[in-house]
Amino acid sequence: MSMDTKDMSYDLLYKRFEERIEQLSLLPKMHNDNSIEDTIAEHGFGRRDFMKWAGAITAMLSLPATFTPLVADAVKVADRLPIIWLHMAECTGCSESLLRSANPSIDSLIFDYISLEYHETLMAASGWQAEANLHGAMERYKGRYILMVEGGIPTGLGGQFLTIGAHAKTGKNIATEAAESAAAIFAIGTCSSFGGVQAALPNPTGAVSLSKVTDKNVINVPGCPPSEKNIVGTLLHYLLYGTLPALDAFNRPKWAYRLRIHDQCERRGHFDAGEFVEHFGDAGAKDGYCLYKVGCKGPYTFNNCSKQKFNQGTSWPVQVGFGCMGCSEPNFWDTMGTVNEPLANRMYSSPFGGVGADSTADKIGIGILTATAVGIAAHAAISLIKPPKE
Ligand code: FSX
Ligand code: SF4
Ligand code: F3S
Repeated sequence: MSMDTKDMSYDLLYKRFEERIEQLSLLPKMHNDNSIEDTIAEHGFGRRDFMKWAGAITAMLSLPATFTPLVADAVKVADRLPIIWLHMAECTGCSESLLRSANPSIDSLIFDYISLEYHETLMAASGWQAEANLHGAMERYKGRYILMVEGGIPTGLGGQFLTIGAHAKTGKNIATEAAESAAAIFAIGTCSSFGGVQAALPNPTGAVSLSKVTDKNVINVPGCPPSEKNIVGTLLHYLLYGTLPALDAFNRPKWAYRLRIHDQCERRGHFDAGEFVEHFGDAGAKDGYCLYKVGCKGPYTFNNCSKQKFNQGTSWPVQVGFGCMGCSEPNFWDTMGTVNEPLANRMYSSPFGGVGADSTADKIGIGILTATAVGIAAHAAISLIKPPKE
């Protein structure tokens, strides 16, 4: 079932959230004796910081500011839900996006506070003990745990990749089994959502998305990596609603992925004015012109990077002057290359009638890309783009 705030009035929604938080608060705390206030205080954050952060998450989830105290309360009961986080074929960038920081953000401290029952990068256990922990958690919290999976699932060679432990379980076995008894399943990152880098042509390990190896509903939180905000927001959305969020055609939560990078980009004015960086390091680059001609794939990519940013809100790909690689789109390694060239340099059937957005941008200096035909149609076009020459 999917639910959107439009389905009910805010009053009803508020009551529903209160009831949900009340129910969760009746569940026993799992391990953590510290309150969330204590946890963040140990890192120098006060109540004012916490409420400011809760306010930002409330806005990100498209809820009115009056819901901020409820979002804060939802965080307080976040330690009632057990979480199992699996690593499949990937680079651990998703975990790093959230956790690796000299000065932890409130987002990363939430992950200290919640009950992570199993996470290969973070746990002290190894070998037999690690395997026992995973199975213990899956048994104990059957039907109640949240499963977060990072990485694509290799299916080649009879699925023998990622075989670990004394029982010689394959990655595919482990992911499928863990999905079976989960209350909610989040594919964290593009690899888990769509196969990602290891699924790029010629995909030697036969890597696929998590949703290809389970019949259960999978919410995709793509990005290579996704921002810490989109990971934490997905968790808090589930805590508040207790149901799946409204999803787009690729099972991505609409609250995060409904708009294109291009439509929320700080350089968009330059695109519309026909002011482009022609080469990295040129005068246009110094003036912060649009990066379309040096390969920005923002017009074809759905994500909220310009708003939520990375590294504790420091920056994002367009801000640093490189452009968007399309990392939250399916098969972007194959369909969005060559990285530093516009897609329009290649022949493809497109909503622009095959002209190519690039030549249009040059001639009239205005964004035909804003045509309503783009939107979801851009996805269809991208699937027709020829893969790069090997
Ligand atoms: Fe890496 Fe996560 Fe990319 Fe994949 O990220 S940042 S390769 S999405 O699965 O670790
Ligand atoms: Fe921003 Fe890229 Fe769009 Fe230019 S093409 S406006 S840099 S998203
Ligand atoms: Fe990825 Fe593009 Fe955002 S490359 S991080 S979707 S700006």
